[in-house]
Amino acid sequence: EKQKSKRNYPKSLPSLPIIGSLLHFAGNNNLHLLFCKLQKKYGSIYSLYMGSDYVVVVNNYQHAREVLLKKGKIFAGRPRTVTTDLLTRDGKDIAFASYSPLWKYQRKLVHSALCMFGEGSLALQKIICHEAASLCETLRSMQDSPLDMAPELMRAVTNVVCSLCFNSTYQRGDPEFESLLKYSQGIVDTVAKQSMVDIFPWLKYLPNKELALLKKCVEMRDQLLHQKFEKHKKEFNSDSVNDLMDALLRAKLNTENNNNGIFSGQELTDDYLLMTVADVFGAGVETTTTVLKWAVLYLLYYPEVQEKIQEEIDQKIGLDRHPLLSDRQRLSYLEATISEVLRIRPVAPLLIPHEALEDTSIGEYDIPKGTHVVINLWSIHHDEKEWDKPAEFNPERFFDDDGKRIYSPSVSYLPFGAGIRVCLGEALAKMELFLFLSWILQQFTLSAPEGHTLPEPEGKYGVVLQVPKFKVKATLREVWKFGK
Ligand code: HEM
Ligand code: PLO
Repeated sequence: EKQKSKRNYPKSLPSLPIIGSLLHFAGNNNLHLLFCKLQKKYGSIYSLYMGSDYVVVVNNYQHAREVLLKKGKIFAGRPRTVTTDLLTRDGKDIAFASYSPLWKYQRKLVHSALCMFGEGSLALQKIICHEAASLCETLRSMQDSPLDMAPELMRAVTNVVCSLCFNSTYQRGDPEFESLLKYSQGIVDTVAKQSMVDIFPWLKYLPNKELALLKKCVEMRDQLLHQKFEKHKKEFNSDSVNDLMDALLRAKLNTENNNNGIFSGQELTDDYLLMTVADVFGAGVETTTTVLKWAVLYLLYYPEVQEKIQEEIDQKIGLDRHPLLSDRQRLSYLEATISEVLRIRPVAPLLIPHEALEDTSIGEYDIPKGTHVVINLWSIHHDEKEWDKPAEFNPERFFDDDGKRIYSPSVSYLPFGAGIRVCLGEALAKMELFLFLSWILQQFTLSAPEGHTLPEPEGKYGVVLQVPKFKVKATLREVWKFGK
């Protein structure tokens, strides 16, 4: 045991009692940018208080890798917050639940279900291509008139996860889908964004607009989930497991038979199954849709990148067939563009906060048990020591001098996190991004409609880095006008 006086803590932001460092946040909604800027004054690792929570912010990849990989298990905790507890029934999901044997089992179940229904088989490719075709159909019908692609992209992505989770899909204009759009936006706007109720939990006892909105949206989501759940329970047949919901139901039955379903005192109840599906569904929809929107916005800003991708598609695939997953190697410029979008606008700019499960250290600094650790992926992806002109959008950085594709040009690149809390949907997301974008660009050229100015590509911080609204003109490419 080191003596207290010899302990070496990260430099602390000046803080007033109770108010904590909140003054620093006043008026600044983009926490990832503020945390990045504070490095100039406090160095790449520093601490602050949010309410009574001690938070350490990590801005470089060395420390991030130590937290996520080398000491991944020690930092595998998640802090509880008012808003995420509301969303997840007190942490019965995967993403916002702290480390536990039951959490580990939930992760394993989802992982194997994703392998079974998707990544391992060709079923998922078929589902995604079907949605891509339907999306292109919509673009064709809206041709040349200004279109908000956001809900169209969202429906395409939702149908993929819906097939995966519930073996069902939505048609355009389905009222259930409209309600899903609405509550999802409400949740994204209010949950886990370090807002006042999460910093001062006692505020939940006072009338609070944001919290009321979140409650309403969670209720809408629960209603939808419940309905799907009851249907699956009624029709369950262990010989025909077709989706994640069935797979979870089967797992619950099996654990009940084998070990009473108890994991160190925690029981795999229906709530855990529901919250697990809710996580995959929510993560599956919001993340992938967000990346697609960023990708389209950057393609509008960089028509030369779009042209290069189209040239590649024309050369390597042509007009006789649509792109397939097996073309990923061949369409390396598209793959590089996707990688660059994930670098320049990380979906989760501060990941999800981690929590130290025991007394430990980061680099030379002591970290007490219970410390919340925020990894600033924004800083890591915009580090000038690691990236040449990091603010510039440039897919070329993912190629070496011989034009060969590099998967990770710098160790300072972690779009999906790393270690035992790494994203569960990385493979699924990459499949979707590739197929949707290649299908769209094979047939259409996207541009900013006349008279519409594009918004600056500035993200709005939230549980995902939100894309500003914009309109798109989708023009059928010359070669597709005839014949097809
Ligand atoms: C967690 C990124 C898509 C499911 C995460 C984390 C990141 C991330 C950075 C947090 C890691 C941490 O806290 O250390 C992304 C990106 C995506 C994407 C960039 C799209 C391009 C998906 C999809 C799914 C998914 C499609 C659906 C299966 C999850 C889950 C977690 C997670 C369940 C929580 C893992 C845990 O806490 O143990 N993701 N994700 N993600 N992601 Fe993704
Ligand atoms: C998105 C809104 C949904 O209604 C609920 C939901 C569930 C899981 C969350 C997701 C939201 C946002 C993105 C998250 C995901 C778990 C992992 C993912 C936080 C809140 C990321 C990017 O880390």
